[in-house]
Amino acid sequence: MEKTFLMVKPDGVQRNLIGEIVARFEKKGFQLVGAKLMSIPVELAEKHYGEHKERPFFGELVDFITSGPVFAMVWQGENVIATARQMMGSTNPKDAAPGTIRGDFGLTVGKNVIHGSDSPASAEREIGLFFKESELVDYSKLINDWIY
Ligand code: DAT
Ligand code: MG
Repeated sequence: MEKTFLMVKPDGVQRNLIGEIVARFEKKGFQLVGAKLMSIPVELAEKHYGEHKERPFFGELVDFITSGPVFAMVWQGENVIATARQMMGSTNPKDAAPGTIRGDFGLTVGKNVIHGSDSPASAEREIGLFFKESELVDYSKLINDWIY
């Protein structure tokens, strides 16, 4: 089953949005297979956002993501990578549709509440950066028979 890496960013944690965000993915039918509240070391932040190293906002991005605890998660389900991105909404909350997480809870691109992997390759890379194999739980739920 496809897996993705999702993370409530420090602004989302401070604004008490962990439960709201988890609830949206649960209700959609996706299954949580790993989660932890953590502080991101600067080295991990720089690796995670490595693709943006040359961008002018890289320093700000690393400062922000290390500014407080994040809630890191792995979710699984059919087409979860692309569907989670749709549920998050556009990167800039001003362009994100109402009903999406960023559309409902964000105002500025610098504090856009949630991260989600954007492709199978980045999902695999980011899950590996944040979770050990032993931290992911392989289990089945009876309700999946009513989802699939
Ligand atoms: P996404 O988080 O939707 O995958 P991204 O990978 O392009 O977006 O950028 C990573 C994060 O960097 C994004 O969530 C917020 C920040 N960011 C992106 N573009 C920015 C910009 N022009 N100015 C400031 N921060 C930006
Ligand atoms: Mg991205």
